[in-house]
Amino acid sequence: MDAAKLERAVEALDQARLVVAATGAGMSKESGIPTFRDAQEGLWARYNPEELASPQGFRQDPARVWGWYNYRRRLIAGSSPHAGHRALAELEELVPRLVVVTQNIDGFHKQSGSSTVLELHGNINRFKCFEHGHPVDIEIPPAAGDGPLEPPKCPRCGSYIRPDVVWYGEMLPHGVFEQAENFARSCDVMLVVGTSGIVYPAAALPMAARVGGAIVIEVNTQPSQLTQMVDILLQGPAGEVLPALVTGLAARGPGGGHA
Ligand code: BV8
Repeated sequence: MDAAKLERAVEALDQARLVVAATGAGMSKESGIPTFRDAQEGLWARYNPEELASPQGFRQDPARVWGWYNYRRRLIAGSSPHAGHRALAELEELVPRLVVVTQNIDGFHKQSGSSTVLELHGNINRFKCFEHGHPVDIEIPPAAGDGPLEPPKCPRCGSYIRPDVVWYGEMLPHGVFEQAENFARSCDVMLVVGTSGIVYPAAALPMAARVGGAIVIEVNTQPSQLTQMVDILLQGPAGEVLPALVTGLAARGPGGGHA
């Protein structure tokens, strides 16, 4: 990782009043959760996530889609946040205000201690019914096995239960994106971590930050669709770069230079 770029990023964070961390699937890669750009694994290799993560896909084959989410829930249940997630929770103590805006549905940011987390695409361990969106608060432990799986039925209306996540072609949860956009427009620094910048409207947030005058710092193992418009690309894994930023900032001592 480029030491001079890291120092510039630490300096920007040291001057910031409001920081937004916008994270994608690359944030959870070092927890062992495959990203969407990774080829799907094993049984799911033949399917395109966009097909499975859609109302059409669920309507066409509920057992296939529920089986895919069951597999991913088991992966997530058997994994945990890594040093990069913990670094974002520590960063909250070193800047006046930090908001995490994530595309991820694994719940790892809250689990690792971040106190303000906007889940743009919902949460894989929250459920609702497919037909009416009835919230479903029964326990549904991930089942063993890797294939298609008949989804449980809604206790209220009998329609299939689905994960409370945002599928392709679905609106984001009411108000969440607008809140994220407001934070993006008014932040001083946006950390964009582990996202290819392909999926909208989440991919529009870094530009909103830039238009609002923020310094945009990308953390990614390789350039993305966003790289040409960020101020600094810290090329490396989130689990190494984010702790390095926290170490650099903490070394400056309390309140050093906060605007
Ligand atoms: C909507 C939840 C509006 C479910 C997800 C054509 C043009 C533009 C837009 C569209 C279009 N056609 C359709 C659309 C809209 C569509 C869209 O953007 N499609 C894309 C494919 C073009 N968007 C939607 O449908 C959204 N809704 O627009 O509604 C509307 C208007 C009117 C009426 C109705 C609706 C809803 C999108 C949400 C979909 N749900 N997830 C689930 O998870 O199962 S999306 C899902 O994929 C993720 O949540 C995430 O958003 C996306 C994956 O992207 P990333 O997170 O960036 O991950 P990716 O794998 O791509 O990249 C990983 C990155 O990490 C890489 O850069 C890699 O280098 C890096 N990396 C790897 N390892 C590390 C690392 N970085 C750091 N450290 C490491 N160790």
